[in-house]
Amino acid sequence: MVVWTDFERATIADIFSKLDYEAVGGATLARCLIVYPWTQRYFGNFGNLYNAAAIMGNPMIAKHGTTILHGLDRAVKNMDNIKATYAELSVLHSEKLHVDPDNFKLLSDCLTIVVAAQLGKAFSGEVQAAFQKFLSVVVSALGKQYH
Ligand code: HNI
Repeated sequence: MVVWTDFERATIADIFSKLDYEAVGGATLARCLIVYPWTQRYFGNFGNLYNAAAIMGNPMIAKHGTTILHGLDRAVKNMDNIKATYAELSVLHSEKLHVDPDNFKLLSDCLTIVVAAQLGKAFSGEVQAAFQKFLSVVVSALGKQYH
């Protein structure tokens, strides 16, 4: 089981309480598709992903980014049981969506960048460490049902 310090728990709760899920989720997913274009292959039915402007203006991407952030919210609310929390979602991404689990890390890096830009100075090294620890636990849990 992952051990969390009080600082880490407080930091994660604080960051997520400040995030605008729609704006941050959309920006994160759009960034992932722009920076790592091969991730677009999973969103073939999401309409126009022709270039960066199209991706950023695509309402389906924005909506799905929000869904992903709400998905992360489940981990925030279950910090002591992230693996079990994501068991079903891991099976879905593996067996139904066939998402390469390496992409979870790419998306989480994009989220770190979007959150850093939003928090500015408040995103100190210690805050980044807590945030990335949280995301690495999420990434690992989402990859658990792959075999
Ligand atoms: Ni992901 C669907 C959460 C990373 C591709 N994804 C979901 C759903 C949630 C979710 C929640 C909705 C499930 C349902 O309908 O029951 N995804 C997450 C989380 C992460 C993540 C928390 C990582 C932090 N997903 C990724 C990545 C990709 C991805 C990295 C591909 C690059 N996800 C998908 C696709 C769907 C999806 C594709 C189905 C979308 C649709 O509506 O057709």
